[in-house]
Amino acid sequence: MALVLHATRTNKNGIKALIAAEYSGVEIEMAKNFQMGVSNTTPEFLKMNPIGKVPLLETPDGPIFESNAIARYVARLKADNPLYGSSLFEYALIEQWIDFASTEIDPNIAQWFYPRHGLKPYFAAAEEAAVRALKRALRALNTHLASKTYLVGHSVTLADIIMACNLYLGFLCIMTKSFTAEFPHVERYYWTMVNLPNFRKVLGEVKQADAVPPVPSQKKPAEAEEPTREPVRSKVEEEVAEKVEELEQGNKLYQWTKVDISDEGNRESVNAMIGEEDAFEGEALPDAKCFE
Ligand SMILES: N[C@@H](CCC(=O)N[C@@H](CS)C(=O)NCC(=O)O)C(=O)O
Repeated sequence: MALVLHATRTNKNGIKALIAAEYSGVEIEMAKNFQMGVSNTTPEFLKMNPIGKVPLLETPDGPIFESNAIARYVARLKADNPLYGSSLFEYALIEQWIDFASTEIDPNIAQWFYPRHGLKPYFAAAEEAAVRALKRALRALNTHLASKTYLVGHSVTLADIIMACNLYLGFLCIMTKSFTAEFPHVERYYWTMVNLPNFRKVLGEVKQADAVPPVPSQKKPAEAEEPTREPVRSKVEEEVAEKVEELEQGNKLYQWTKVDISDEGNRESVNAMIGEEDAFEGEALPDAKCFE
């Protein structure tokens, strides 16, 4: 069975596997008639990836999800693949940069990009934090690349593929020239990577965003949803709530059961219980005269 990738051909995460496959001589077919938001919600798809996200790779041994795991699998199909470096130390550095790309670059670009494109709610403070964190990461990457063509060693590794794919969404959709100019080594690195023949086969000609999309129009205050508030409690209610919580934590609350104390038998048992301090422990307490 061939390897089948479920995603659109340009999916920013799916392209990691496709480029790794070009470097590794591995053949990957795209799932036929894949439609984002439709194909990945079918019961058959959810059986393969319960979160319903793409990419997903079908292999002869079963499905794999998570794009980095898929790219690693594809690279490992080729024995002694240079994509994995040439020593244990290089391998560790490759993993280091894969993690850096996945945790410092990708989520911050996403947090900037998705709200600007109306795909998530926009919050100015969240955007500011994401851009600040992204700049910090790009500054570190820029320093690393000042004297290097590749992230690790002297040829393309899986770290370059994953880093370039993560930068791809940023360069394409939101990181304009005036933003990236502050990181000249990152720029030079990115354009070198995406113009390598194996990258170009998958990505085609790559362009840079020429403007940051404007802030999407916000709901007017009248339409904005009321924030849900905790009910305001009086001081007494507050104390009672605290007491109840304390009792619940100590397992000291009982189930109260109403009984008719005009009945002789009930009255006797209530009186007997009230007479003994510990008699209530774990018992259903009849409605007693202490509440009358
Ligand atoms: N960590 C996952 C992220 C996968 C992901 O977020 N995929 C997006 C498309 S790029 C998706 O399927 N979104 C659909 C959804 O959230 O329902 C990976 O690297 O594979």
